[in-house]
Amino acid sequence: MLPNFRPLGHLALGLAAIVGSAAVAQTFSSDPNGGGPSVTFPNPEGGCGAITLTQSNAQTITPLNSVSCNAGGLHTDNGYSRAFSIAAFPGGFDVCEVQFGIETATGAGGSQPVTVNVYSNAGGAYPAGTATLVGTANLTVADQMATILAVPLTASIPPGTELVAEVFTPNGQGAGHSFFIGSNAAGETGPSFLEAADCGVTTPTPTSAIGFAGMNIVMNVIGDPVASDADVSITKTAAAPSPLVVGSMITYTLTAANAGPGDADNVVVTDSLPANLTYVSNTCAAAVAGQDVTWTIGMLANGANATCDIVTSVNNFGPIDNTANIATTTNDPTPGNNASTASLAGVPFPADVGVTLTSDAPMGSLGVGTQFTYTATATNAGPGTAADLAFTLTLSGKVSFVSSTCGAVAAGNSVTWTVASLGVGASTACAITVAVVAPGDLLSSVSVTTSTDDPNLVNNVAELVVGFVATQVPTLNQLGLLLLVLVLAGAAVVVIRR
Ligand SMILES: [Ca+2]
Ligand SMILES: [Ca+2]
Repeated sequence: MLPNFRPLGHLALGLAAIVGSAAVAQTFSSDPNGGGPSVTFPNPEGGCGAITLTQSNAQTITPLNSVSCNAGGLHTDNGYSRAFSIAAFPGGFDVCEVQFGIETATGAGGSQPVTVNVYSNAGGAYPAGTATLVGTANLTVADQMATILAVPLTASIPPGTELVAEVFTPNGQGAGHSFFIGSNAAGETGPSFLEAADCGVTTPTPTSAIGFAGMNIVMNVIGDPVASDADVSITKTAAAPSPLVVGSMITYTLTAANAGPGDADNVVVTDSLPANLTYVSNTCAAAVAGQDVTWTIGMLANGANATCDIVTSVNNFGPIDNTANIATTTNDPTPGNNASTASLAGVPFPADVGVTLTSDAPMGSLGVGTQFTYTATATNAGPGTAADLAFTLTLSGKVSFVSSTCGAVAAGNSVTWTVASLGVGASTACAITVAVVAPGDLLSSVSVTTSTDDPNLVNNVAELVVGFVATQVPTLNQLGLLLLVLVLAGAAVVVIRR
């Protein structure tokens, strides 16, 4: 082949290496065979992706605007590249297509090989740094001019790196290939790089730095941002015996999940146990500090989940509300599902219900037909609310039931009524009117039961004797008995003196 001795004005670098009789001078030159038309294409779009990366001010292919390292128009190795920032995509960028302009492509047999490479460059701004090949496409480019070729290509650019796209035309001088990439002089927002060792440019170098400032290569990259959000969630369930008592074991199952779309980093689940639970064990190597159980999951991939069982024991009465929270350093657009509470009624608080019985019966013997009223009063000393109170007033056989203020039901000498609930510190009273049917002392008693645990049953029954001297038997202490004896003795003295 003939070396190209027709450097076109300022476009020539003037590299003319002549080696022996077969010497071929390689120079940067525009297409010695002439150019095609000037064509301006619309702004690039990619059907395959939502984002188009471009640094070209115009999508115009201008004839005779590009150079290659060539001899007589037949090129040696030429690499054309651009470096794109993906800083706007914190999750990274997935490439689906690379587009590049073709000023003229003339292959020996109507086509020629071209390779498109995509690199992830890290550790310095391109061409510094380390470029890692992450995608490639080997093309057979048919002869054409003034076109933009779209090349499907899959590559993933990790966050924090640069995207480098390169069009490489391998030495076609033996085969007879000529290729001039498409460019214009409309300006660019990043440099066009050219590398051609045979013309002395051994690293990717801006075209402006080798004398071709007006060679703004048309090269676009299409793709999609990698999703960086992750919707993590936590659900908590409780397995507990029924009924719960102090000492019962409760197993909580925590399920952490990531609904994506991205992976979740540094996922941590915290479970602060309520005071009436005591930590026992867990299945996920969680850290325990006091009541706080911390389960460190780390990265939770999109679609993944993880579970942990936390075993506890009940140490006190009262409701058990146990909440777990999940957190990630990845942006979570849906925070509403990042907490979950398992609520149990827990061990009911006991209630000490006590009852007293009084009457308005006058002192002394009661004549047949005399009516008087018993008052049964129940008080709840707590600490919990008492439920389902059931009262029974067992009347002396010497009186008969007349009426009550509480809807009591009389059956023989048994008078019963109920109270649904009695709060802590509250009292409830029922007045039962009776009529004397036989003379003599009248012993009646009242009792109360509750469905709530009552730790003190001594005060759940009371007796009362009327008809001679009204006293409330259960409350009569030794001093009372002494006073009673003295009163009776005094009465006897009065009787004797009469
Ligand atoms: Ca969430
Ligand atoms: Ca009691």
